[in-house]
Parts: sequence; C-alpha cells; structure tokens
Amino acid sequence: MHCTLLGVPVQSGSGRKGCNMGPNGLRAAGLGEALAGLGHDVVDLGDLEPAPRRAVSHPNAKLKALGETVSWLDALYDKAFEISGNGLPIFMGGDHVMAAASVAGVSRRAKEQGRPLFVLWLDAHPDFHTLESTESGNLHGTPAAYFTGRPGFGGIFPPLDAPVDPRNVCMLGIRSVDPPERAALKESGVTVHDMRAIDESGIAALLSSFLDTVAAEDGMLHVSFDVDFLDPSVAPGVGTTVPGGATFREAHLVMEMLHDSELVTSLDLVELNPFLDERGKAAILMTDLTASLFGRRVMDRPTRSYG
Ligand code: DIR
Ligand code: MN
Ligand code: MN
Ligand code: MN
Repeated sequence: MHCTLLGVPVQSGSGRKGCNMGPNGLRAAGLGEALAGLGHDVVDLGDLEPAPRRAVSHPNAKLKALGETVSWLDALYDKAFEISGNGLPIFMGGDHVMAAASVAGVSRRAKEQGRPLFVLWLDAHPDFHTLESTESGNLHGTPAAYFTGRPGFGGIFPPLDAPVDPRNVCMLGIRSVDPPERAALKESGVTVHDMRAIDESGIAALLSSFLDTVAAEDGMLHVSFDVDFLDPSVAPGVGTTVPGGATFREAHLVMEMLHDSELVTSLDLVELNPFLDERGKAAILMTDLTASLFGRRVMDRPTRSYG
C-alpha cells in the first residue's frame, strides 16, 4: 500500500490550544516507521499551510475563528482531492474541523470514480452542528453536518462538490450529543451507534454490518478517528475527554476488522493534543491502532470477507 501522511496543524476549530502539535506527536510516536515496518510504502508530505484568507462572515456571533478555520479548509479541500488520487491518504490533525475538508475532498474523488463514499465516524461526538446551531462556537463540532450537505455552510466553507449521503455515514462511540444535534440526527438517516449500543450488541457486530454494506455497494471508505472515541484512561491527550469511551481492545478490534475488510481508502487521525497527553500515551496508542488498521496482528488467522 502507498500511504501519504499529511499534517494538518489546525487548532482554531477546537476550544483550546495544543492540537497544532498533533502531527508532530504522531511523528514522534513513530507512525511513519510503524507503517513502513509493515511493508507499506510511506511518504510524509510534511504539514499543510493555510490558504490566503477570504472575507467570510456569519450572523452567529458565537462562532470562533471562522476566517482562520476556513483558510485551513480551503487549503485542505484541494489537497485532499489531489492526494487521494494516488494511494491512501492519512490526514494527521489538527482538530476535527479538518474532516470537513478531508471528507469533502475524498468525496469529490469518489464521485469522479463513480463510487459511493462511506464514512466511519469514530468519536464521542457526532459533530453535527450547523453554523447556526453550535452553542460553543467551536467549529470542530460542525464537520459532519457540512459534508452531509446540511444547509447554511454555502459561501463560507469550501463549495461542496459531492455531499456524502447521510445514509452512508456510521457513527460509533457516541456519548455526548447536544440537543440540536440529536434532533437533526434523528431526521438525517445517519446511523448512530452510541456507547449503549456497543455495550448491548458488541462493537464487532455493529461494525461488521456496516462493512457488509460498504462492500456490497463497492464503496470507498473514509475513517475519521477522533482521539476522544477512546476512553480517557487510555488516551488522555485530547481537549474534550468524555468518560465511558471505547476500551483499548474495542479500538484495536475495530482497526483489525477494518484491515481485514480491505475497504479503507482514507483516514483522519484527529484531536491529538500532545500538550495534554501523559508521556505520549495517546500518541502511542493512536499510532499502534493505525498499525493494526494497516495489518499489524498478533497471530495469523483466516480473514472474514465482507459484502
Ligand atoms: C460540542 C463538543 N458538541 C460542541 N464537540 C466536540 O462544542 O459543539 N468536542 N467535537 O470534541
Ligand atoms: Mn470530533
Ligand atoms: Mn470528539
Ligand atoms: Mn473534539
């Protein structure tokens, strides 16, 4: 596999500083070396730079750092489209607002190839706010609303050439949802597996049914992995810790199943905040989880096929 690492050190979408060190945290934890050690061909493109600022405005006065954030999205939208044409891009965040542009860019690629794009959203949060509905004003709470084509982003976020069908989005690990997000998700067609669903059904059953759908439709699959999907006890290096997250083994199982499926075509690793981490714990775990996604395993075993 040809893997392209791209650092996207945006932090203006989150409420606190430190995510801009995320790409270097993953590099220090040995992400590139881990993938190369598994036999992949790895290129690190270094860090993206924001595009020149556009004049953007919105009536919601709570929105934080709109112009700065949009300049990152403008740059990443084009870059994501470009690099998704050659191998598997790994977007190293940076806060989760970057998924607005990484997903929109790879979705444009999928449209060009005539294939549907599916998104697996691993997160404590659905990030399904519009620019109107956000209460915190932190734009990392908005990317999933944008790329599924919810209204109100036009002329502000990059033009969305290929909205993702909400029925192709599966959210896993959800445990912090704001009231406007809950209402909008209900109408949306997005599949939301909250932590209770994981407790009741087991994470493998929920994920394999999604992967069967992706395979049956010959979809491309983007995985957007927010560090706060994980329980804070195993991944403290993130701005918004929410108790009751995925365990170490649940997360590895997700990654191992994704590897077996051979369906993943792009990946975000977002919200790592090395300033808040403990001796690299979250950075190392995110790196090990990515290695599982790219084929690291304990024992060889027959792999299940999907679709
Ligand atoms: C909350 C928290 N829903 C907000 N969101 C995120 O600010 O809109 N935290 N994404 O990580
Ligand atoms: Mn998120
Ligand atoms: Mn989150
Ligand atoms: Mn977040």
